[in-house]
Amino acid sequence: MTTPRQRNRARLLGAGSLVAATIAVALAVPAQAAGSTLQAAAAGSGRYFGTAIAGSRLNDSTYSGIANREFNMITAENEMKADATEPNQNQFNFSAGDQILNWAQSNGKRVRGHALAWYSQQPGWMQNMSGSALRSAMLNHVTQVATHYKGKIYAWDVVNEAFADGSSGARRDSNLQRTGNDWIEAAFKAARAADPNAKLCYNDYNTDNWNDAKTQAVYNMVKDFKSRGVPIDCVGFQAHFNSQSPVPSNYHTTLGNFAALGVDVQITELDIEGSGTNQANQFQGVVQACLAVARCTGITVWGVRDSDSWRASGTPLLFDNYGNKKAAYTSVLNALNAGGTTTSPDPTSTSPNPTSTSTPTPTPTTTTTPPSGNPSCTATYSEGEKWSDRFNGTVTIRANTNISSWTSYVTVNYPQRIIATWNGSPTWPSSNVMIMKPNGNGALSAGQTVSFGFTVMHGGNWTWPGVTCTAS
Ligand code: G2I
Repeated sequence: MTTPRQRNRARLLGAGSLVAATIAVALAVPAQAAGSTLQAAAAGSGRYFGTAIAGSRLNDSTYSGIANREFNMITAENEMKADATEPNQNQFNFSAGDQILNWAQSNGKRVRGHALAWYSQQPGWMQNMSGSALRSAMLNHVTQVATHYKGKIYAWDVVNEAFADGSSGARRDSNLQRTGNDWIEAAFKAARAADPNAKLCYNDYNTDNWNDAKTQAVYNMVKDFKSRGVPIDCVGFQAHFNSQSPVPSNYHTTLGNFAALGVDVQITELDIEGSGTNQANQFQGVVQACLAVARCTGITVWGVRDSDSWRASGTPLLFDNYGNKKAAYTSVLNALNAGGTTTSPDPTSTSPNPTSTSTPTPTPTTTTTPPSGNPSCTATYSEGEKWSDRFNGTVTIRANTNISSWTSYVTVNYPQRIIATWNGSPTWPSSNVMIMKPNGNGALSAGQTVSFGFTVMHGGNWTWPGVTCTAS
């Protein structure tokens, strides 16, 4: 419900109250101190900065010293892959993976799991399998590995590199693909069942340029998964670049469009061959693209020093062979410190795997808290009036059960800014997230609805805000 006074306020702001807009924006931008390490600089905008670790190098104190100082998210470069974890069928070996997990945990770092189901680096027995036997073995592998690491993994690359390169937009042919097109969703469902608190990612390379067929194919798969409720929380962009495969100028568009499907996006294996200013500028571009997208939650580089890289001759990392900071390091650090959209650490923390959906399509977007007997609500976004520089939106909260109160999270997409609200009490944990609480106690009985609204200064980005709610 809207009171006449609130309607007048909205109209006034919609017509362009610069003073109020300035105040709202000023309130929304948190002050930040510059970080002197990659992890500290990334944390300024709520993001992580990670690296791949090879267990065999941890005894090298230069290596582990840099890794410990600069990074707060760790990926095992090879040690959690199938050839390492299940060398013989149903005989699991977690010693190498556990070594990296333990090093990360004892140094206060989180871990990305890599990778549960992949056409490559399969143990010999798996390479020789096919059909339903392979499907069962793959699901067993996903279940056993995700169960072993249950509760300890921030995000799993559940399926890695399942699409073909080139213009076909087809799935990559592999023994896994030949078990049936639904192998990817089957893997995600098994992973969710085994570790409901890990974010589940699809991870691939050559998916950076928005115009590429492979990018579109992965996008369509994620969109389909979201529409059918297949559990997927994030998309990993490996980001292995060189002169043949440069950082695309539309990278932020790609990341933003995926994020608008209601998934987090992450740069998962970043390295860029080259040297000097040219390399530094490309690294800066990748960081800036991530910072421009609220749901780009972090960046991982694929190794510590150039000499640690899988393609060492291309000198693609941030530290030289001796562990010195390169120009690329400085450009990444500065870009991180310059900030961008702020990504708040999982605003829907009462729901372990929040999903929010936001698309520029004309159909209403809905997000539901997980179905259970617990208090539950649904947030639905609908479009309101549009102007050349701003638009209005309404969020309708529906109580699925009797609830005593609700909280709604609205995430706008850079460079959007919320400049006015009505029918609720907002707070601003970061520049792109608004937490809306009810005016009054917020109690609703099952089936009842209530709405609040807001005006977004869109800056040319018409993507719908993401909306979710939690109930108590
Ligand atoms: O190929 C680069 C990456 C592409 N995306 C998925 C990643 O998992 C992949 O990582 C690389 C590792 O960086 C390499 O270290 O994956 C390679 C295998 O596909 C890894 O190479 C392997 C070698 O093939 C083995 O001969 C070697 O024993 O590394 C092993 C350990 O050094």
